[in-house]
Amino acid sequence: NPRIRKNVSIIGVPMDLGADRRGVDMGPSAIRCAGLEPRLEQLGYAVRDEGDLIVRRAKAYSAVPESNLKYLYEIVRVNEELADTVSDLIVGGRFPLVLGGDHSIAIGTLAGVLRHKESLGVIWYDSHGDVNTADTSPSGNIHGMALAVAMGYGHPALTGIGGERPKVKPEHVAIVGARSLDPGERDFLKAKGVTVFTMHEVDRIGISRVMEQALEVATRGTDGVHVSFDLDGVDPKDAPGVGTPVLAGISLRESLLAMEIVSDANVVTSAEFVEVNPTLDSQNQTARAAVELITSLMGEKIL
Ligand code: Z70
Ligand code: MN
Ligand code: MN
Ligand code: MN
Repeated sequence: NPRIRKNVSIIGVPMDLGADRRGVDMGPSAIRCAGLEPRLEQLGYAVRDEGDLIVRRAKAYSAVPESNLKYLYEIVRVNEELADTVSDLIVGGRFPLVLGGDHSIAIGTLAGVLRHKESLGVIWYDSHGDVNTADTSPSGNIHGMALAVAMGYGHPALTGIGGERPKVKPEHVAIVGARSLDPGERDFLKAKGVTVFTMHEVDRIGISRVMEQALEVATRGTDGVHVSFDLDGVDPKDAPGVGTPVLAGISLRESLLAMEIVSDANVVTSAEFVEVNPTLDSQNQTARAAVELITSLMGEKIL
C-alpha cells in the first residue's frame, strides 16, 4: 500500500472518560500485548511506539458539572494533545496508527490529520453512528458524538480542537455496520446526507460490495482516507471485549475482508482502532482481533 508510509507510529490513548466506563483505558496495552508491533514489523514497516498520552483519572474533576457533556474539559485537553501529536508525526513523514481508548479520541486524531488535508474521506466502522450532539445525546457520553464533532457539529470546545482547519464533509463519510442509532442521530444523518451502510445493506449486498461503495464515497474528491474502527462494529461473538456490545453485527471474517479491500485500494493515510475493553474480554480475544484487523488494513496477505 503506497499511501501507507513505511514509517508507522503507534500512539496509545488510554481514554475512558468519553464512554464513562472504566476498562477501555486498558485497550492500548491489550492490543500491544496481542503482538501488534512485531506483526507490523513482519510486514516490513519501520514501527515506532510513541507510547501513551496521559489521561488524568476522573476522580479529580468528576464532581465538576459540565452540562450534559461528561468530562468535557479533560477530553478536550487530551484531544488537543493528540491532534498535535498526530499532526507532528505526519509532518515527520510517519503514518499515525492510534489505539484507543474510547471513540472520543477520534476527535483529536481527525483534528490532527485535517491540518494536512483539504478534503479527508472517513470510513467509520461502528455499530453506532456517533453523531449525537449535547442536544440529542441520551447519555452525555462524548464517544457518541465524535463523528458529529469531526464534521463541525457540537460544543465549540470540541469542534475547536486542533484550531483552524478543514472539517470532514458529510459527503465524504461512510458509516459501515450501523445497527444502533438514536432518534436524533437518524435525523442528523438524513439531514446532512451521510452515507450509512447499516446491517441491512451488509446482509443484502454483502460486505465486499459495501466496502467498494464505502470506498467510492470516501475517495471521491478527497486527498486521503481515515479509517476509524470501533471494535463494537464487529459481532460480540467475535469481539466481546467492548463496552457496548450490539448483537447481530459484522463477523470477524467479514471485517477482515473489509480491511483487505480497503488496503487494496491504496488510499488510507491514517487509522485508529478503539473501544477494546479488556475487563469485558476473554483471553484477550478482542485485542487479538484488533491486531488481525490492523495487519489486514496494513496489507497483510494470507498467501
Ligand atoms: C449512544 C450514545 C456509543 C459506543 C456507545 C451510544 C454511543 N448512541 N458508542 N458505545 N462505542 O450514548 O450516544
Ligand atoms: Mn464508536
Ligand atoms: Mn460503537
Ligand atoms: Mn468533495
